[in-house]
Amino acid sequence: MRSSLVQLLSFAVGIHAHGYLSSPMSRTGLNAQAGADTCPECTILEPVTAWPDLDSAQVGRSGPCGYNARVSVDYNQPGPNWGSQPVITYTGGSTVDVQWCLDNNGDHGGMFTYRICQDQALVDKLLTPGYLPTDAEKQAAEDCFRAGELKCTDVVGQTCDYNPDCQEGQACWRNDWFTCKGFNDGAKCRGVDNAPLNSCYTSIAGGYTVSSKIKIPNYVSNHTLLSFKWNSYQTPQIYLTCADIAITGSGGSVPPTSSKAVTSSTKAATSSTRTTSSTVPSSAASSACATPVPTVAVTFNSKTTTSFGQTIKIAGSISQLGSWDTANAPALSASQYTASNPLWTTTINLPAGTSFEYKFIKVESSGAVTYESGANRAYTVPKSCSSAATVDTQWK
Ligand SMILES: [Cu+2]
Repeated sequence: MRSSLVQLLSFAVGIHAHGYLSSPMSRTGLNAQAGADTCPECTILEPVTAWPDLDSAQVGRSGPCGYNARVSVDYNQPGPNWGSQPVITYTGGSTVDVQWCLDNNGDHGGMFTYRICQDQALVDKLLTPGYLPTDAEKQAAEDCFRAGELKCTDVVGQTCDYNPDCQEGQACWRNDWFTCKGFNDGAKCRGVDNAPLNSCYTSIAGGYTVSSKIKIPNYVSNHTLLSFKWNSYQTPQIYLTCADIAITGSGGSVPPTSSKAVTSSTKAATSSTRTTSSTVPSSAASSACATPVPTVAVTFNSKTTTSFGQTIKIAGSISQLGSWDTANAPALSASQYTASNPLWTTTINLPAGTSFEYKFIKVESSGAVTYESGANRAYTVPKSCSSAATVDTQWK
């Protein structure tokens, strides 16, 4: 009886939890969405020196993408629910928003960084289906990620603080990494955003978002990794997770869009037919909107064959979509659903220009949730004179 009580206590102590990269969605987060990782915030490298020497620990089995001992999953190799394709494409040289999700039960303070390794051969070891990299290959990749830290100070206008729990002269006294607020004064990592509880998904005690801006390097890759690393101040722990990304050249070719095709054909028509030129100013004026609408009613259509008792909802990275908390995801309506056109639909008012990731989810009457497969969907609400937009999709 006593030994089982001790086991229970040690389990309870070990269950305080932690954090993972949630935007772009990490491999760990995708596996949690698929129901195969029951604790995405538990991907931990421990026990190691995490503070004040931020880079002294060898990564060992954890590698740059993490090993979750809770569920025995190695995220340094592609798996059934992650790693086969990028979840987002960035433009080299651009500044982008990233976010990790911190569990309410394990806010250990400390510092964190985002990294990109520009040696494709090293990263490819972590992108090869069915191949488990050796510890030496994981460490070689980690060394490359360390050389490719995306500095807070590279983003113009971003505030980059020193950590209040670090003393001048210690190895942690640097502001190129991102810092949590003071652990000892109680503000901790959640103090970075001051977001509400459940602003992102964790499995234990509810999550808080921690947001930063990073500058994507001028490096081109059809498929590489963004690695997130958080060094705990309180515990001898480091958290490592990776997201599969692509990076295009800043001056690279952009695939032609239908709107561009229309514009060029209009120009061709006007140059060859002078009599139609009077129609050009008015159409140009209507497309170049002087005052874009602030809010757009976005209609999401999802063709999904369902059975009785199932509901389709839309879960995503913004509060209007529940911030990945499926309990707060808005439901779609089946009022137009027919056997030949299994349409689920809803219209949500969103601020123009908002960018977010999302997935449709299938919710059983029991409450069980199934996510769509593959990478998250991404959408940016258009900034234009039109107050409505439509997104047509099929369940994947
Ligand atoms: Cu913890």
